[in-house]
Amino acid sequence: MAPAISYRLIHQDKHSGARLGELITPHGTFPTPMFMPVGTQATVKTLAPEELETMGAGVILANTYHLWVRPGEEIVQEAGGLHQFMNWHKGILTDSGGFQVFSLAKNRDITEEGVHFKNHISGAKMFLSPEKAIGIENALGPDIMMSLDECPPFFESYDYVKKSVARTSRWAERGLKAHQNPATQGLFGIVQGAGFKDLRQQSAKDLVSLDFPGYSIGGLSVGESKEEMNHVLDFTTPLLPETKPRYLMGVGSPDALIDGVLRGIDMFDCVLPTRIGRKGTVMTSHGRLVVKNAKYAHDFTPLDDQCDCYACRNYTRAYIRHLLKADETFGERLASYHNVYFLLHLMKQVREAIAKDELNEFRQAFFEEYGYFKP
Ligand code: PRF
Ligand code: ZN
Repeated sequence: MAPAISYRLIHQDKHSGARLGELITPHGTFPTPMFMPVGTQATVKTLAPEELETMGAGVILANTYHLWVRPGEEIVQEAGGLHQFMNWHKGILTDSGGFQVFSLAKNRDITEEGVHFKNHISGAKMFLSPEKAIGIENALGPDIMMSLDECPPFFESYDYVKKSVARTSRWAERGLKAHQNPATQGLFGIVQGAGFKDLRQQSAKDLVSLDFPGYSIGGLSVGESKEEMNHVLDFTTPLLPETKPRYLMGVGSPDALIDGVLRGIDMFDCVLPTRIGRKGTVMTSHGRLVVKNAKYAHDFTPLDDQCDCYACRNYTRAYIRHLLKADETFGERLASYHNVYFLLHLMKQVREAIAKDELNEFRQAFFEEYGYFKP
């Protein structure tokens, strides 16, 4: 049986861990490194699927937890699966729900069996196990599914993280056994272990022995410094097989994307572009800009003079600022559009730089213009 997901390495950067490749999925092949826009509730906030496709997005993310709570996976299945339901016919990846339960739900209680919690909409009691998460992901029908994991706080104690990592490995194995559609959906394992090198090693070893078609690195970008995150990546990505894709979860600031790629990461996701866009902040080649600020009231230039996205080709800072101040949703759309485009375009430039073995030079030039700061 051919696996649902396969990775093809095209070129390894001669001067860093960066790799140029492609991921082959049942809904098309996309180049890597790739940024995946987040569509938590089966929609990338404010953007139509056609717009995402025009921008060059090859895969988007959705959340098992949210779609399970509302509208329920049965409705999505009845629609013919997530691709049909939301009219997006390229790649879809679903997060398992573990991380969202830990960040959103109340009264959560983690046991060996799974997580008991009250959902954030109605407060109803719910229970998520590795088998349940996989069952929901099988029903939703994304191309890539995530195992149920626990993402402990970065500064949690060694003893706790050790127990948590062992449980996450057992959950990964249970999920793999429960998986019904390995020919059409690829299941990834998630490496945890906070900042502890030996626990990251143990986690990677456990998961690699289960032979997943891809691996993600979780438990990062949860409040630790950029240096700490890069340090963990320095010793974690080399533990993962070269023949499989590596996905760094929940990371999307331009600096962290480039630094992750340099350490061998192939895929990233983050709500950042749409979250800050809706609040009136945009990423530009000269750094972040709060377009909502008064100083842009008379600025009739585009959001970013280097950008050729739909928003920058047609609208000015003054107009977008006006829309945002007036709470007009078109303003949120234009800012989100530009931000998602900005990250997709950045990754395109990153891929071009890897092809020429010039990613270090690209990083230097990018940061001189953008500024280097924490996410
Ligand atoms: N686990 C899962 N999803 C995630 C994370 C994780 O550790 C993170 C951490 N940055 C974001 N999303 N399942
Ligand atoms: Zn733009």
